[in-house]
Amino acid sequence: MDLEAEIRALQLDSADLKDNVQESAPVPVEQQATEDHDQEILLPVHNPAKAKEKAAQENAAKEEAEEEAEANKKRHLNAVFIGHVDAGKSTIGGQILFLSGQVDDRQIQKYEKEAKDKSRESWYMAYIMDTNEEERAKGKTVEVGRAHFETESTRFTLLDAPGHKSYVPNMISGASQADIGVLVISARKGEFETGFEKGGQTREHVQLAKTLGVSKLVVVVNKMDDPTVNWAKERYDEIEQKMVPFLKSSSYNTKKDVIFLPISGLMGVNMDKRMDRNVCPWYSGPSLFEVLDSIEVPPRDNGPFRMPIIDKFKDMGTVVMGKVESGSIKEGDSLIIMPNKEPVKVVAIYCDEDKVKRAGPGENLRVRITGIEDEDILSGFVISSTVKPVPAVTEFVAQLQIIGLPEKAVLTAGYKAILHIHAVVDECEIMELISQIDMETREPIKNKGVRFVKNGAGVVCRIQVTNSICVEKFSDFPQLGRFTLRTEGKTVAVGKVTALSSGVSSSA
Ligand SMILES: Nc1nc2c(ncn2[C@@H]2O[C@H](COP(=O)(O)OP(=O)(O)OP(=O)(O)O)[C@@H](O)[C@H]2O)c(=O)[nH]1
Ligand SMILES: [Mg+2]
Repeated sequence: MDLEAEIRALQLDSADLKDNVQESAPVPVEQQATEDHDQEILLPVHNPAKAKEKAAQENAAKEEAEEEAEANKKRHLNAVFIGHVDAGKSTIGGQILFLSGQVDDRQIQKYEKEAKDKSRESWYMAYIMDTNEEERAKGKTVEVGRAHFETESTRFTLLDAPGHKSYVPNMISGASQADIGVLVISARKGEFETGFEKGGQTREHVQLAKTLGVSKLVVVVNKMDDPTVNWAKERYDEIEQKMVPFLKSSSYNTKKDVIFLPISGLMGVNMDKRMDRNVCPWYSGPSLFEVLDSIEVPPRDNGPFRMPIIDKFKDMGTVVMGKVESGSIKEGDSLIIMPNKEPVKVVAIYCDEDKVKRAGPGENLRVRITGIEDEDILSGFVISSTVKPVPAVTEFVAQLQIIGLPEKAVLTAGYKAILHIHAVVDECEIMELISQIDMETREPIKNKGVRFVKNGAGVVCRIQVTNSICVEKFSDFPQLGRFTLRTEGKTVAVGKVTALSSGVSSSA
């Protein structure tokens, strides 16, 4: 495969770049301090008109500086790291932070010692991302880790998903916030095979990522340094050849939206710099950072403001976290939290580690609000514009595709499962099967009733949830209209919301 050609195909042209300039801009603290100081000393207090004029001029200058900072700001992407348990996702995440200078040698030595004390020597790089005690003791990510880093042209929010099958719900939450996926595959003998088997998380994560709107995948074939691999081209080719048909069957366009590359996360090879020919003579393609740099930013939605709440906590008031799915947010905005219609006011906005005045679609934010206590907010609530709030429903109609029922099992009305839709996780019941879907045309077959469906089939059905939840029709707003159904730790079906039932409150 010609990787250079692939990269070119993914390359962003300058017009796209302009369109995607991000809204948020940190306010330089020093600049603010000097301006305030100047004002204090220089204002001619005996002449209020002049003072007013000067303040207005200063405000205009400040706004201009902010606008300039915004215009110069790099584009932003959310990247979720997915793949089977122990593939090396956290190690790669940790290595990225190390290579981008966010972790120094002293900290690495500290992690090395801690990992050794826990008899997990080789996990020291993963400890950068795996921060809690349970994760470090077991060597497994549980909560989605978050970090920020920058390549030449792009700011990234890195979401490090857990690979273990018990934590798939957390992986779903991470992937639902992502624009692109970095699928990590271990090339170590036996490890690729386990992850790729039926029931392995390489498969499940790919299928979920596609359903959750992760439109582009960077497939990193990791652990190429392992003694069982030793940078062998045959092993890399074998993995690529087996993955391509599977990715195609999961609806990824492997020519346009997928790119493969070999790396060693532990050794940091082919990550920030291109491969040393002495290490791997057969690979001359781009490094991981170059690939990430060249991925197109998906179109952002500038409609009414919507930010599904992933998490909330108390910190000098109530702070909510999430990714802005559409619209912009400014300090001082009056918004509404749905579905319980609580009016709130935006006190402060944090993007990465910076406080910003405003932020646009695609950004991963922490927002401090007043008007609501943190205990009155659940994950899956949506902060939304007051003019056009997100609809809240207890029932909707959907197209379902059954992908994980056991061979002899059938799905009928009355089937219960866990619904995952953006940040919502709730029990649901299929109330009615309305019509079968022709899997060739993807269209419902009219006038043909249906009593049950089997694995592989498609069906239009009515779904009810226990609590009121915020959803949108997939055709209006895909991010809030796509979902998965899981039961007993397995993904049973994926679906799209096609209609919101009557009685839906789309106005507050
Ligand atoms: N030889 C080698 N080992 C690696 C590499 N990357 C990761 N590992 C090892 O693989 C093991 C698992 O690494 P993690 O980074 O915790 O894997 P993970 O994908 O985050 O695992 P989960 O969070 O449990 O899904 C550790 O022992 C790492 O040192 C690599 O490039 N080469
Ligand atoms: Mg991990």
